[in-house]
Amino acid sequence: MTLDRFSIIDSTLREGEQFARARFTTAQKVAIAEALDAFGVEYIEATSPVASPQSEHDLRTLTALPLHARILTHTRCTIEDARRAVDCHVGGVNLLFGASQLLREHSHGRTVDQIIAEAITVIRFLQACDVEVRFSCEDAFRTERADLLQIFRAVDACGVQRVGIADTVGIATPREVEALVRDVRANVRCDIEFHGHNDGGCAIANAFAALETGATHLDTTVLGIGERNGITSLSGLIARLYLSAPQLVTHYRLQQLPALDRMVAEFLGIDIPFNSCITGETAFTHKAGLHTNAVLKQPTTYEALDPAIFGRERSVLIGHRLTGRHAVAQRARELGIELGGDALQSITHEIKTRADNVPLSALEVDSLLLAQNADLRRQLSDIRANA
Ligand code: HCA
Ligand code: CU
Repeated sequence: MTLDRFSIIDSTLREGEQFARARFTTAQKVAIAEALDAFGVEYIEATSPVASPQSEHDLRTLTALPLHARILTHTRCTIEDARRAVDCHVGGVNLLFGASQLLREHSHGRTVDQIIAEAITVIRFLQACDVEVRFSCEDAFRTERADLLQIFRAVDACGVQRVGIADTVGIATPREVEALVRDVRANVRCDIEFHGHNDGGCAIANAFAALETGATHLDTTVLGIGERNGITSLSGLIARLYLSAPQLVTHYRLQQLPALDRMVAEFLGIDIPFNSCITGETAFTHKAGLHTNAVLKQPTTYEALDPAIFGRERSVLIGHRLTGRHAVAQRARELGIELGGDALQSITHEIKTRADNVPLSALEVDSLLLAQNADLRRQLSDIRANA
């Protein structure tokens, strides 16, 4: 399976709006869409115009922007929703239906045959309007496999561009994703989209597993925001793909990723989570002496990703109890101070002892080094004077 034929469908403006803290203004949505477009995602999915008056206004605003990315909206599988979407000039509609036993019994009450019949009516309507159509089954991993495949075969035969597999409650493992995507791949000719929630912490791994087994379109959001704890994050997917083969993602403007995450975090009033791939504050920070010693000599020893590729910088922490003399010596050298063995030993010991109480800031470490240097100079001039 080749990995390089895929598109990113970024859903920050749809799934991301379902994040508890999200309440984007029109101007913020425009800024996010423009930044996603500049980064290079192929699709931007926005909230359905049926959701609220502002949602309709915002969708119209987005589709009027001169973007390269195709604007999609995400709607229920009804003619009314589809008509409202097309009326907002979208490039495609992502249709959604729940086909699991649970949803059929407790939500809409339709049989599989009814789902197929309604889907085909809406798909034909959208095809006549000349927009891209995707049909997705919600909660695909808790849907009877035979039902899911029957529905997908029917919509594929009807000519949809993609079927969508949604891990709505974030329960799938990469192996389960592989098995399902393989099954779907063997049953349809059209493209396959994957949308994975992160309840079990597998959203990035699952998106990658889907790609490895035949998915062509992967859903992401900036920072992974979405219902509950969200879906596959854009920076996480990019990191995962880069690690597998850099050329999979070098056509995206990778240097813009940190600013994109920062902007959305600011709109949400949150910090970028520390453990965000690439963009987390400490993603390129090295601490323990063992690590810093090697990283200062050869960064790849403890860095799988080069921060410079993503417009970030490496940092080495010194003022803590786990520090090592190589890191201390390196900082001293940056300050123009060459520390000999004993001096280095004693200053490293001093940093460790003091940091056992409270870690030292970078400024405090520098002051210590400069003071030590002043001492050394004094000792040297004393020796010279006495000689
Ligand atoms: C939701 C819907 C959805 C849709 C995904 C898709 C999900 O529950 O809000 O259209 O493929 O996770 O099932 O986001
Ligand atoms: Cu979702």
